[in-house]
Amino acid sequence: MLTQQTDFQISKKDRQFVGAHLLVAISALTVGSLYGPLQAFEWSGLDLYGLLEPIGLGDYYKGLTIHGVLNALVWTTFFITGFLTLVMIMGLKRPLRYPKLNRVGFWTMVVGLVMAAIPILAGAASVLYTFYPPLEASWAFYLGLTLVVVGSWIEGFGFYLTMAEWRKDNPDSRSPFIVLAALITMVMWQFATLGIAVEILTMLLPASLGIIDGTDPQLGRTFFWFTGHPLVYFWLLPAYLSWYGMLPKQAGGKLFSDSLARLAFWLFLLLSIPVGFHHQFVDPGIPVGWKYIHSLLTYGVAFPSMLTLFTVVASLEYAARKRGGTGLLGWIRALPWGNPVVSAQLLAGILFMFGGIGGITNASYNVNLVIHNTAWIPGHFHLTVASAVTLSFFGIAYWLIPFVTQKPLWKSKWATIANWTWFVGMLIFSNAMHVLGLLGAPRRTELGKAPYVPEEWSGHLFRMSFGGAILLVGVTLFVLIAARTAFQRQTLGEGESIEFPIAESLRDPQLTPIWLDRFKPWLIGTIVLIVVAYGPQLIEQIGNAAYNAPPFSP
Ligand code: HAS
Ligand code: CU
Repeated sequence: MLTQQTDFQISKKDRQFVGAHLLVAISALTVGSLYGPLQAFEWSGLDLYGLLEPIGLGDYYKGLTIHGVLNALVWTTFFITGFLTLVMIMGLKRPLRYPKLNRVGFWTMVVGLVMAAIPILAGAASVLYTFYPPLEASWAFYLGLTLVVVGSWIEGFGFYLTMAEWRKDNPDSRSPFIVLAALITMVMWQFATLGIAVEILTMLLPASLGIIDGTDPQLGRTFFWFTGHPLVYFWLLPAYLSWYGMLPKQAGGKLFSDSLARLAFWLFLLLSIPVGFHHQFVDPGIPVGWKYIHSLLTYGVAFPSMLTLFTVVASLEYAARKRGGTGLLGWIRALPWGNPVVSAQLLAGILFMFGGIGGITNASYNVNLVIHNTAWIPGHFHLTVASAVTLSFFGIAYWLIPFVTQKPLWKSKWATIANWTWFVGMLIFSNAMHVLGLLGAPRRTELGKAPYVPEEWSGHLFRMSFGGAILLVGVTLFVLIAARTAFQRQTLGEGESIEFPIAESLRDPQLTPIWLDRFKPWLIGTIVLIVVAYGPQLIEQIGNAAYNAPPFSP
């Protein structure tokens, strides 16, 4: 029985609901991004924090916390939950099963955000986005973050219930790829966040409330990175959803392989979590054998990204050749570069090739010892979360905002310029950061005030802040375009509509093997692998835990 309505129209209320997510996301990006260049300038000796001193926002670490929390956590989480909500509704061609539940989730996230923002702005939570113990923040910061996570879980439950109803009506159909991708992202996220849930509830919150006297930094970091690594795939997978499930259509072609696309997502569910120790290679409390296992598994989790490189580029080549492109690489020119939705994602992918190579470098123990805690790491994550992800989200926003507001994209050419500005700025910025890291420049440090900066660094420091300034121009353009699009008077003309992009697959998805469309085997595998890769160490570390590091409020 097929009850899918083919002429499905999303309701105005649901469009507004998705739009509300984007409003919070882009507002966070706007404020968070202002601090990026400030940090870059400080490093090259131009300290502009004084300008913010009169309003109490001029502190380097407060600024770095605002930058990290708003850009890495808030911009991403709100954008992702909003985007995935739309994907569920449009992918299944039906409204959410329990819209009120999803609204409760969203408002829980908003309350959490406000709760965490107050202590950050007041200087009572300058603990950076990793909030490592024994650094201590106000209890409101931890509780606020918890609520953001809980809210995102609730939205996820709303997705599952919607899917369950669809499955009842369509027992034999393959689920639409984009919907499966959204669900896998959410399931992975729910497993992943168990780590910080335990860290906050058993250690950080009680310590900040004075219920326990201290924390165990080693155990805290282990809990944190249980979540911290898969967090990066929570950011990445929605971009991949778009690269596989939408970009081929936007570029004028089809998805090269529905099966490979699904396989990549399942491998992310399986392998995203049991790799967290690659952030703890220098932590003394973890035996080297476990670091080795997590290192190997990290090479494993790079594999689905290589699959993605292959499948997405094959889809793009198919599109370009259909558009008349020829030659070994000449077809690349035939891609619709003039469409900002497409160019944002292409440029994001190109930057991610470099970011991905850097990631694999990081995962190699001996090289990691050279670059850990240096400027190389922010260089790496600006190519990944701030490029692969953020630039893709720019591209998604260029059709999503028009879709939910029913207003045309404001100045499409400017959007193209914003994309290229971000791309060029990031090439300069991230290259300088990587080089500085190799030269030994530490991360999370006010280098402008450091007495040990050698002359050799100064050219790279300058390049870095020059790149940062270009990035500020890029993000400002993006925010301007987003705001002007959403708040303009002009609406779509009579008969005009924004299409929701779904890429067809070259082969009928119904031919995709059933095991690539069912959760059960993958869920079992995921749980087993987590237990094997983390179980023994968690038992040992919890058994030896000593909550005796006195809290330190920066
Ligand atoms: Fe990472 C540290 C290893 C990917 C984010 N990473 C970080 C931190 C962040 C971060 C935020 O092993 C710092 C955390 C902190 O504050 O301390 N990372 C990896 C590996 C990968 C990887 C192996 N990272 C990411 C992604 C992130 C991210 C994705 C965010 C979204 N990372 C590490 C390690 C550390 C680390 C260590 C700890 C370092 C330390 O010592 O602190 C892999 O997943 C990468 C695989 C990727 C590829 C690239 C495939 C290329 C594709 C492009 C397709 C192209 C297209 C365009 C579509 C193999 C898919 C075509 C265009 C045309 C024109 C045709
Ligand atoms: Cu990682």
